[in-house]
Amino acid sequence: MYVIYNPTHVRHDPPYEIYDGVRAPYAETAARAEAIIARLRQDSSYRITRPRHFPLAWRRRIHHPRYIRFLRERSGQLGEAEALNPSYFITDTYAPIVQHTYRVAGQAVDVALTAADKLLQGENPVYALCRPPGHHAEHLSMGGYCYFNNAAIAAEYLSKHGRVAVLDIDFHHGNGTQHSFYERSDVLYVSLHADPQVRYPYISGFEEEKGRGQGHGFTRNYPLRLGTTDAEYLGTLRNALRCIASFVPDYLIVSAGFDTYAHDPIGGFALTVPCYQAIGQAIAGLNIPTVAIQEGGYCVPALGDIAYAFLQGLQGKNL
Ligand code: SP5
Ligand code: ZN
Repeated sequence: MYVIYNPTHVRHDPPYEIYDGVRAPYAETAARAEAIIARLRQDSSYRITRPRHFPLAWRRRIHHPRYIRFLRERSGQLGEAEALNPSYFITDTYAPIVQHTYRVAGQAVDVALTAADKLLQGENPVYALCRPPGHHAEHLSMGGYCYFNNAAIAAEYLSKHGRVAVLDIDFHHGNGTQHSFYERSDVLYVSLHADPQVRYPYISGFEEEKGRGQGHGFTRNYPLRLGTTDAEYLGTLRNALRCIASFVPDYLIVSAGFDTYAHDPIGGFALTVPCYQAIGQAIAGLNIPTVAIQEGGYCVPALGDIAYAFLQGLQGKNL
């Protein structure tokens, strides 16, 4: 399968995040994506390919021009060791802007769009190894390690060619993606995530959020308890997949976060590595052309095996 990857992501490397007023090492490190690509290189059936560049107009369909300008101008103004923390447009303490953030975040959009394009050319499945991740990025704000919403932009791109479903399996609710399509009936958003009463992003992901206006019924949230096991997760996933199947999408985007893993330093579920193969295989059972887009996942020593298990499953293969 095709893996779209751009090694220049390493230049986006914020020095710290802030938790309860205390600086902590930045969890969304370059080592995450490097661990995944190193694992995939061990299997020659993974065809690792650079992205091509797409017009900036695609970003503007999801993000406000003022927001994009802010990110570009502030990135450009920062020195090598500087970081810009919460301000207007930056809504939490987990998305600092550093010197190369605008460029690298834009390249992650190109990774996602190149993967979507491969799908349109008949490749299936395709994996976009995006970094930074995107699903917390909103029309007018960045947060939770996210700047441009790679999955939402890819969904918007594919929606010109058919009905699109987004399945978000990151540990955290994808507030940005949900809100991008909240009033639309042509893009379905379905998410499994930690109960937002107790975990980031706190503001969205509740079961009663179902979409608005024409979009009513086209958002579906499955909040799960901390400590969720493989069996519980796979049981809920089956319900989510039934919801997607009844929408009859032409394309599926999976916002693939691996922070649901038992030993993730930020997460709080109990999933094991083999479970990711089962998740991938269950998604493959839908038989819908699928692009997987990398979101979170912070247990660097396990990320390679988790991603490999998931992608093998997504191809209907065993470990
Ligand atoms: C894409 C994605 O997975 N974003 C996640 C954003 C989560 N932000 C909250 C993380 C808080 C972790 N800090 C805990 C430190 C405890 N000492
Ligand atoms: Zn996450």
